[in-house]
Amino acid sequence: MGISAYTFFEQQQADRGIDLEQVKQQIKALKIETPSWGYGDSGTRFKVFQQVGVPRNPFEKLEDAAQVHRVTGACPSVALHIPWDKVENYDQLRSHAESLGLTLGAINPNLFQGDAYIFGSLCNSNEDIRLQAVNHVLECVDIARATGSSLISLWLADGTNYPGQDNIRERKHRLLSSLQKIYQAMDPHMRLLIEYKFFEPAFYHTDLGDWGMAYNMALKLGEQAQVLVDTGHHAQGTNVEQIVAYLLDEQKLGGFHFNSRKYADDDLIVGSTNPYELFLIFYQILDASRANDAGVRQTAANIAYMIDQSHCIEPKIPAMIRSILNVQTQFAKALLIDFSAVKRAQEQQDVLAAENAVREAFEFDVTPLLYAVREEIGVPVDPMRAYLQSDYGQRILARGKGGASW
Ligand code: AOS
Ligand code: ZN
Ligand code: ZN
Ligand code: ZN
Repeated sequence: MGISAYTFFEQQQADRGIDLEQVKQQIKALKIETPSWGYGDSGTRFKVFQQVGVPRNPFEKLEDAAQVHRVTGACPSVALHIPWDKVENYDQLRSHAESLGLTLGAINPNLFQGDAYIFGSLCNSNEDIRLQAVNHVLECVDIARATGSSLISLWLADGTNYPGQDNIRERKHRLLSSLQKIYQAMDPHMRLLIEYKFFEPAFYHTDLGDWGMAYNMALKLGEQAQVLVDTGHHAQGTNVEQIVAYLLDEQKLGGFHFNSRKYADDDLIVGSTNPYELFLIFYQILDASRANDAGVRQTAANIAYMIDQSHCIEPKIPAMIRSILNVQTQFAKALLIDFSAVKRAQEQQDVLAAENAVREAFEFDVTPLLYAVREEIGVPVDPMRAYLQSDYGQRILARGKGGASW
Protein backbone atom coordinates (compact mmCIF):
# COMPACT_ATOMS: atom_id res chain seq x y z
CA MET A 1 0.00 0.00 0.00
CA GLY A 2 1.71 3.16 -1.10
CA ILE A 3 1.01 6.73 -2.07
CA SER A 4 -1.04 5.75 -5.09
CA ALA A 5 -3.72 3.94 -3.09
CA TYR A 6 -4.05 6.97 -0.85
CA THR A 7 -4.15 9.38 -3.79
CA PHE A 8 -6.95 7.37 -5.31
CA PHE A 9 -8.81 7.31 -2.00
CA GLU A 10 -8.32 11.04 -1.54
CA GLN A 11 -9.75 11.78 -4.96
CA GLN A 12 -12.68 9.45 -4.37
CA GLN A 13 -13.55 11.20 -1.10
CA ALA A 14 -12.96 14.69 -2.49
CA ASP A 15 -15.52 13.86 -5.18
CA ARG A 16 -18.00 13.09 -2.40
CA GLY A 17 -17.23 16.37 -0.66
CA ILE A 18 -15.45 14.78 2.29
CA ASP A 19 -12.70 16.88 3.84
CA LEU A 20 -9.98 14.29 4.46
CA GLU A 21 -7.77 16.62 6.46
CA GLN A 22 -10.54 16.98 9.00
CA VAL A 23 -11.18 13.24 8.93
CA LYS A 24 -7.51 12.60 9.67
CA GLN A 25 -7.56 15.07 12.57
CA GLN A 26 -10.51 13.26 14.07
CA ILE A 27 -8.90 9.84 13.74
CA LYS A 28 -5.78 11.17 15.42
CA ALA A 29 -7.89 12.58 18.26
CA LEU A 30 -9.68 9.31 19.03
CA LYS A 31 -8.17 7.88 22.21
CA ILE A 32 -9.24 4.53 23.59
CA GLU A 33 -8.49 3.39 27.12
CA THR A 34 -7.45 -0.21 27.62
CA PRO A 35 -8.30 -2.16 30.79
CA SER A 36 -5.62 -3.53 33.11
CA TRP A 37 -7.69 -6.70 33.47
CA GLY A 38 -7.47 -7.33 29.74
CA TYR A 39 -3.78 -8.17 30.21
CA GLY A 40 -4.18 -10.56 33.13
CA ASP A 41 -5.30 -14.17 33.27
CA SER A 42 -8.99 -14.77 32.87
CA GLY A 43 -11.37 -17.45 31.77
CA THR A 44 -14.96 -18.46 31.67
CA ARG A 45 -17.25 -18.92 34.61
CA PHE A 46 -16.03 -22.52 34.59
CA LYS A 47 -12.29 -22.00 34.77
CA VAL A 48 -9.52 -19.39 34.80
CA PHE A 49 -6.87 -20.38 32.25
CA GLN A 50 -3.26 -19.52 32.92
CA GLN A 51 -1.16 -18.22 30.06
CA VAL A 52 2.63 -18.06 30.07
CA GLY A 53 3.95 -14.49 30.14
CA VAL A 54 0.99 -12.79 31.79
CA PRO A 55 1.81 -9.75 33.98
CA ARG A 56 2.38 -10.59 37.63
CA ASN A 57 1.40 -7.20 39.02
CA PRO A 58 -0.12 -3.85 38.02
CA PHE A 59 3.29 -2.50 36.99
CA GLU A 60 3.73 -5.23 34.41
CA LYS A 61 0.15 -4.76 33.21
CA LEU A 62 1.06 -1.16 32.44
CA GLU A 63 4.15 -2.33 30.56
CA ASP A 64 1.95 -4.52 28.34
CA ALA A 65 -0.52 -1.70 27.84
CA ALA A 66 2.38 0.54 26.82
CA GLN A 67 3.10 -1.86 23.95
CA VAL A 68 -0.42 -1.37 22.64
CA HIS A 69 0.05 2.38 22.81
CA ARG A 70 3.52 2.20 21.27
CA VAL A 71 2.25 0.57 18.08
CA THR A 72 -1.14 2.32 17.81
CA GLY A 73 -0.55 5.76 19.35
CA ALA A 74 -4.21 5.58 20.37
CA CYS A 75 -4.23 4.13 23.87
CA PRO A 76 -2.50 6.52 26.29
CA SER A 77 -4.50 5.56 29.38
CA VAL A 78 -5.21 2.40 31.33
CA ALA A 79 -8.24 1.63 33.49
CA LEU A 80 -7.53 0.14 36.90
CA HIS A 81 -9.57 -2.31 38.90
CA ILE A 82 -9.44 -2.25 42.68
CA PRO A 83 -8.42 -4.47 44.44
CA TRP A 84 -6.87 -6.34 41.47
CA ASP A 85 -4.54 -3.38 40.94
CA LYS A 86 -4.18 -2.37 44.55
CA VAL A 87 -0.67 -1.17 45.40
CA GLU A 88 1.00 0.30 48.47
CA ASN A 89 1.97 3.48 46.75
CA TYR A 90 -0.11 4.98 43.95
CA ASP A 91 2.42 7.74 43.30
CA GLN A 92 4.82 5.01 42.33
CA LEU A 93 2.28 3.38 40.00
CA ARG A 94 1.51 6.76 38.52
CA SER A 95 5.17 7.57 37.85
CA HIS A 96 5.66 4.12 36.37
CA ALA A 97 2.76 4.85 34.01
CA GLU A 98 4.20 8.24 33.12
CA SER A 99 7.63 6.75 32.44
CA LEU A 100 5.91 4.51 29.91
CA GLY A 101 4.07 7.40 28.28
CA LEU A 102 0.76 6.45 29.90
CA THR A 103 -1.72 7.90 32.35
CA LEU A 104 -3.97 6.04 34.79
CA GLY A 105 -7.59 6.10 33.74
CA ALA A 106 -10.94 5.04 35.14
CA ILE A 107 -10.98 3.44 38.56
CA ASN A 108 -13.25 0.38 38.68
CA PRO A 109 -14.39 -0.68 42.14
CA ASN A 110 -15.00 -4.37 42.77
CA LEU A 111 -18.44 -4.94 44.25
CA PHE A 112 -18.79 -8.54 43.18
CA GLN A 113 -15.99 -10.70 44.55
CA GLY A 114 -16.17 -10.15 48.29
CA ASP A 115 -17.85 -13.03 50.15
CA ALA A 116 -20.00 -10.45 51.90
CA TYR A 117 -21.62 -9.55 48.57
CA ILE A 118 -23.39 -12.84 47.97
CA PHE A 119 -26.75 -11.05 48.26
CA GLY A 120 -25.54 -7.80 46.76
CA SER A 121 -23.38 -4.78 47.57
CA LEU A 122 -24.89 -1.29 47.34
CA CYS A 123 -28.40 -2.81 47.36
CA ASN A 124 -27.85 -5.39 50.09
CA SER A 125 -30.56 -5.49 52.76
CA ASN A 126 -27.85 -5.73 55.42
CA GLU A 127 -26.80 -2.21 56.31
CA ASP A 128 -23.27 -3.18 57.39
CA ILE A 129 -22.59 -4.82 54.06
CA ARG A 130 -24.01 -1.84 52.20
CA LEU A 131 -21.68 0.41 54.14
CA GLN A 132 -18.74 -1.86 53.42
CA ALA A 133 -19.53 -1.54 49.71
CA VAL A 134 -19.94 2.24 49.91
CA ASN A 135 -16.64 2.50 51.78
CA HIS A 136 -14.89 0.48 49.11
CA VAL A 137 -16.07 2.90 46.44
CA LEU A 138 -15.04 5.84 48.65
CA GLU A 139 -11.58 4.27 48.84
CA CYS A 140 -11.64 4.18 45.02
CA VAL A 141 -12.45 7.90 44.96
CA ASP A 142 -9.34 8.46 47.10
CA ILE A 143 -7.32 6.27 44.75
CA ALA A 144 -8.61 8.33 41.82
CA ARG A 145 -7.24 11.43 43.57
CA ALA A 146 -3.85 9.76 43.97
CA THR A 147 -3.69 8.44 40.41
CA GLY A 148 -4.97 11.63 38.81
CA SER A 149 -8.01 9.81 37.44
CA SER A 150 -11.26 11.63 36.87
CA LEU A 151 -13.54 8.65 36.28
CA ILE A 152 -15.09 6.16 38.65
CA SER A 153 -16.77 3.46 36.62
CA LEU A 154 -19.23 1.43 38.54
CA TRP A 155 -20.64 -1.95 37.66
CA LEU A 156 -22.76 -3.85 40.14
CA ALA A 157 -23.43 -7.56 40.21
CA ASP A 158 -26.44 -6.87 42.43
CA GLY A 159 -29.67 -8.67 41.71
CA THR A 160 -31.70 -11.70 42.72
CA ASN A 161 -32.15 -15.20 41.37
CA TYR A 162 -35.73 -15.84 42.45
CA PRO A 163 -39.02 -13.98 42.61
CA GLY A 164 -39.61 -12.74 46.13
CA GLN A 165 -35.97 -13.20 47.16
CA ASP A 166 -35.77 -9.52 48.09
CA ASN A 167 -37.93 -6.45 47.62
CA ILE A 168 -37.11 -4.91 44.25
CA ARG A 169 -38.32 -1.44 45.21
CA GLU A 170 -36.49 -1.48 48.53
CA ARG A 171 -33.31 -2.44 46.71
CA LYS A 172 -33.82 0.50 44.38
CA HIS A 173 -34.08 2.86 47.36
CA ARG A 174 -30.95 1.38 48.95
CA LEU A 175 -29.07 1.75 45.67
CA LEU A 176 -29.91 5.42 45.36
CA SER A 177 -28.94 6.22 48.92
CA SER A 178 -25.64 4.31 48.56
CA LEU A 179 -24.90 6.10 45.29
CA GLN A 180 -25.67 9.47 46.88
CA LYS A 181 -23.00 8.86 49.53
CA ILE A 182 -20.51 8.07 46.79
CA TYR A 183 -21.53 10.99 44.61
CA GLN A 184 -21.13 13.45 47.44
CA ALA A 185 -17.56 12.33 48.05
CA MET A 186 -16.39 13.02 44.50
CA ASP A 187 -14.35 16.07 43.55
CA PRO A 188 -16.01 18.51 41.12
CA HIS A 189 -13.92 17.34 38.16
CA MET A 190 -14.78 13.67 38.71
CA ARG A 191 -17.47 11.75 36.89
CA LEU A 192 -19.35 8.67 38.07
CA LEU A 193 -20.09 6.36 35.14
CA ILE A 194 -22.90 3.94 35.89
CA GLU A 195 -22.83 0.69 33.93
CA TYR A 196 -25.85 -1.53 33.43
CA LYS A 197 -26.26 -5.15 32.39
CA PHE A 198 -29.43 -7.14 31.93
CA PHE A 199 -28.36 -10.36 33.61
CA GLU A 200 -25.40 -12.30 35.02
CA PRO A 201 -24.46 -13.08 37.71
CA ALA A 202 -28.04 -12.52 38.85
CA PHE A 203 -30.57 -14.44 36.79
CA TYR A 204 -33.98 -13.26 37.89
CA HIS A 205 -33.61 -9.50 38.26
CA THR A 206 -30.62 -7.18 38.11
CA ASP A 207 -30.73 -3.93 40.08
CA LEU A 208 -29.19 -1.94 37.22
CA GLY A 209 -30.70 -4.03 34.44
CA ASP A 210 -30.81 -1.57 31.58
CA TRP A 211 -29.90 1.91 30.42
CA GLY A 212 -33.12 3.40 31.78
CA MET A 213 -32.31 2.33 35.32
CA ALA A 214 -28.76 3.63 35.06
CA TYR A 215 -30.07 6.85 33.51
CA ASN A 216 -32.60 7.33 36.28
CA MET A 217 -29.91 6.98 38.94
CA ALA A 218 -27.58 9.34 37.06
CA LEU A 219 -30.38 11.88 36.70
CA LYS A 220 -31.22 11.77 40.39
CA LEU A 221 -27.56 12.09 41.39
CA GLY A 222 -26.68 15.08 39.25
CA GLU A 223 -24.50 16.35 36.44
CA GLN A 224 -21.40 14.42 37.44
CA ALA A 225 -23.17 11.09 37.01
CA GLN A 226 -23.61 9.57 33.56
CA VAL A 227 -24.33 6.23 31.96
CA LEU A 228 -21.71 3.80 30.70
CA VAL A 229 -22.72 1.61 27.76
CA ASP A 230 -20.97 -1.77 27.63
CA THR A 231 -21.78 -3.03 24.14
CA GLY A 232 -22.02 -6.61 25.41
CA HIS A 233 -24.65 -5.93 28.07
CA HIS A 234 -27.85 -6.04 26.07
CA ALA A 235 -30.45 -8.60 25.15
CA GLN A 236 -30.16 -10.08 21.66
CA GLY A 237 -31.39 -7.69 19.02
CA THR A 238 -31.33 -4.58 21.20
CA ASN A 239 -30.73 -1.43 19.18
CA VAL A 240 -27.64 -0.22 21.00
CA GLU A 241 -27.11 2.74 18.68
CA GLN A 242 -30.56 4.06 19.57
CA ILE A 243 -29.65 3.92 23.27
CA VAL A 244 -26.47 5.83 22.41
CA ALA A 245 -28.41 8.49 20.49
CA TYR A 246 -30.99 8.83 23.26
CA LEU A 247 -28.43 9.17 26.04
CA LEU A 248 -26.40 11.65 24.01
CA ASP A 249 -29.47 13.78 23.48
CA GLU A 250 -30.11 13.74 27.24
CA GLN A 251 -26.44 14.63 27.82
CA LYS A 252 -26.09 11.51 29.94
CA LEU A 253 -23.79 9.31 27.88
CA GLY A 254 -20.51 9.16 29.77
CA GLY A 255 -18.56 6.36 28.20
CA PHE A 256 -18.29 2.97 26.57
CA HIS A 257 -16.98 -0.42 27.33
CA PHE A 258 -16.36 -1.75 23.84
CA ASN A 259 -16.27 -5.47 23.20
CA SER A 260 -18.25 -7.92 21.15
CA ARG A 261 -20.26 -11.00 21.84
CA LYS A 262 -22.47 -13.42 20.03
CA TYR A 263 -24.60 -14.46 22.99
CA ALA A 264 -24.12 -13.11 26.49
CA ASP A 265 -21.44 -10.91 28.08
CA ASP A 266 -18.47 -12.61 26.47
CA ASP A 267 -16.06 -9.63 26.42
CA LEU A 268 -14.64 -10.69 23.08
CA ILE A 269 -12.51 -8.71 20.64
CA VAL A 270 -14.30 -5.51 19.62
CA GLY A 271 -16.03 -5.63 16.26
CA SER A 272 -15.31 -9.30 15.70
CA THR A 273 -18.97 -10.15 15.24
CA ASN A 274 -20.67 -6.75 15.14
CA PRO A 275 -18.67 -4.32 12.97
CA TYR A 276 -21.77 -2.68 11.49
CA GLU A 277 -23.22 -2.06 14.95
CA LEU A 278 -19.99 -0.37 15.97
CA PHE A 279 -20.08 1.75 12.81
CA LEU A 280 -23.70 2.76 13.53
CA ILE A 281 -22.78 3.70 17.10
CA PHE A 282 -20.13 6.05 15.71
CA TYR A 283 -22.67 7.37 13.22
CA GLN A 284 -24.88 8.43 16.15
CA ILE A 285 -21.94 9.96 18.02
CA LEU A 286 -20.82 11.95 14.98
CA ASP A 287 -24.38 13.04 14.35
CA ALA A 288 -24.64 14.28 17.96
CA SER A 289 -21.32 16.06 17.58
CA ARG A 290 -23.02 18.16 14.87
CA ALA A 291 -26.14 18.86 16.97
CA ASN A 292 -27.47 22.39 17.37
CA ASP A 293 -27.47 22.02 21.13
CA ALA A 294 -24.00 22.85 22.48
CA GLY A 295 -24.59 20.61 25.50
CA VAL A 296 -25.14 17.61 23.25
CA ARG A 297 -22.01 18.45 21.25
CA GLN A 298 -20.03 18.70 24.46
CA THR A 299 -21.37 15.37 25.73
CA ALA A 300 -20.29 13.73 22.49
CA ALA A 301 -16.86 15.31 22.81
CA ASN A 302 -16.38 14.05 26.38
CA ILE A 303 -17.22 10.39 25.87
CA ALA A 304 -14.75 8.06 27.59
CA TYR A 305 -13.95 5.31 25.10
CA MET A 306 -12.80 2.22 26.90
CA ILE A 307 -12.27 -1.40 26.00
CA ASP A 308 -13.65 -4.09 28.28
CA GLN A 309 -12.15 -7.34 27.13
CA SER A 310 -11.17 -10.51 28.81
CA HIS A 311 -9.11 -12.90 26.74
CA CYS A 312 -8.74 -16.52 27.55
CA ILE A 313 -8.01 -18.40 24.34
CA GLU A 314 -5.97 -15.73 22.54
CA PRO A 315 -2.72 -13.91 23.40
CA LYS A 316 -3.71 -10.76 25.22
CA ILE A 317 -1.58 -7.96 23.80
CA PRO A 318 -2.25 -8.67 20.11
CA ALA A 319 -5.93 -9.23 20.94
CA MET A 320 -6.04 -5.75 22.43
CA ILE A 321 -4.29 -4.33 19.38
CA ARG A 322 -6.86 -6.09 17.16
CA SER A 323 -9.66 -4.37 19.05
CA ILE A 324 -8.08 -0.95 18.77
CA LEU A 325 -7.59 -1.40 15.04
CA ASN A 326 -11.19 -2.52 14.66
CA VAL A 327 -12.45 0.54 16.54
CA GLN A 328 -10.31 2.84 14.40
CA THR A 329 -11.57 1.19 11.23
CA GLN A 330 -15.25 1.63 12.09
CA PHE A 331 -14.68 5.17 13.35
CA ALA A 332 -12.84 6.07 10.13
CA LYS A 333 -15.69 4.64 8.05
CA ALA A 334 -18.28 6.62 10.03
CA LEU A 335 -16.26 9.78 9.36
CA LEU A 336 -16.86 9.18 5.64
CA ILE A 337 -20.63 9.55 6.02
CA ASP A 338 -21.88 12.44 3.93
CA PHE A 339 -24.11 14.01 6.56
CA SER A 340 -25.57 16.56 4.17
CA ALA A 341 -26.66 13.75 1.84
CA VAL A 342 -28.27 11.98 4.78
CA LYS A 343 -30.08 15.15 5.79
CA ARG A 344 -31.29 15.85 2.28
CA ALA A 345 -32.66 12.34 1.93
CA GLN A 346 -34.33 12.59 5.33
CA GLU A 347 -36.00 15.87 4.38
CA GLN A 348 -37.32 14.31 1.21
CA GLN A 349 -38.33 11.18 3.12
CA ASP A 350 -36.29 9.24 0.60
CA VAL A 351 -35.75 6.08 2.58
CA LEU A 352 -33.45 4.34 0.14
CA ALA A 353 -31.25 7.38 -0.38
CA ALA A 354 -30.94 7.94 3.36
CA GLU A 355 -30.02 4.36 4.09
CA ASN A 356 -27.59 4.41 1.18
CA ALA A 357 -25.87 7.58 2.39
CA VAL A 358 -25.10 5.86 5.67
CA ARG A 359 -24.20 2.41 4.37
CA GLU A 360 -21.99 3.54 1.51
CA ALA A 361 -19.52 4.99 4.01
CA PHE A 362 -19.25 1.58 5.64
CA GLU A 363 -18.34 -0.01 2.34
CA PHE A 364 -15.17 1.99 1.68
CA ASP A 365 -11.81 0.41 2.35
CA VAL A 366 -10.20 2.80 4.85
CA THR A 367 -6.84 1.02 4.95
CA PRO A 368 -5.03 3.72 2.88
CA LEU A 369 -6.51 6.40 5.14
CA LEU A 370 -5.40 4.69 8.34
CA TYR A 371 -1.93 4.06 6.90
CA ALA A 372 -1.63 7.76 6.07
CA VAL A 373 -2.73 8.78 9.56
CA ARG A 374 -0.24 6.41 11.18
CA GLU A 375 2.56 7.65 8.97
CA GLU A 376 1.76 11.21 10.00
CA ILE A 377 1.77 10.46 13.74
CA GLY A 378 4.87 8.28 13.50
CA VAL A 379 3.55 4.86 14.47
CA PRO A 380 3.88 1.70 12.36
CA VAL A 381 1.40 1.65 9.47
CA ASP A 382 0.58 -1.95 10.38
CA PRO A 383 0.59 -1.98 14.20
CA MET A 384 -0.26 -5.67 14.49
CA ARG A 385 2.62 -6.71 12.28
CA ALA A 386 4.98 -4.35 14.10
CA TYR A 387 4.03 -5.86 17.44
CA LEU A 388 4.36 -9.43 16.20
CA GLN A 389 7.74 -8.64 14.68
CA SER A 390 9.03 -7.18 17.93
CA ASP A 391 10.47 -9.53 20.51
CA TYR A 392 8.21 -8.27 23.30
CA GLY A 393 5.92 -11.31 23.14
CA GLN A 394 8.96 -13.57 23.49
CA ARG A 395 10.58 -11.58 26.26
CA ILE A 396 7.55 -11.65 28.56
CA LEU A 397 7.50 -15.45 28.46
CA ALA A 398 10.21 -15.23 31.14
CA ARG A 399 7.47 -14.15 33.55
CA GLY A 400 6.23 -17.74 33.44
CA LYS A 401 2.75 -18.91 34.34
CA GLY A 402 0.51 -17.87 37.19
CA GLY A 403 0.31 -14.14 36.58
CA ALA A 404 -2.31 -11.81 37.98
CA SER A 405 -5.86 -12.91 37.41
CA TRP A 406 -9.33 -11.90 38.39
C1 AOS B 1 -19.07 -6.68 33.98
O1 AOS B 1 -19.82 -7.43 33.34
C2 AOS B 1 -18.72 -5.38 33.47
O2 AOS B 1 -18.60 -5.42 32.09
C3 AOS B 1 -17.52 -4.66 34.09
O3 AOS B 1 -17.39 -3.46 33.44
C4 AOS B 1 -16.17 -5.25 33.96
O4 AOS B 1 -16.06 -6.30 33.10
C5 AOS B 1 -15.60 -5.55 35.30
O5 AOS B 1 -16.11 -4.70 36.26
C6 AOS B 1 -14.09 -5.41 35.32
O6 AOS B 1 -13.78 -4.30 36.02
ZN1 ZN C 1 -17.99 -3.51 31.23
ZN1 ZN D 1 -19.54 -7.08 31.29
ZN1 ZN E 1 -18.47 -6.47 28.93
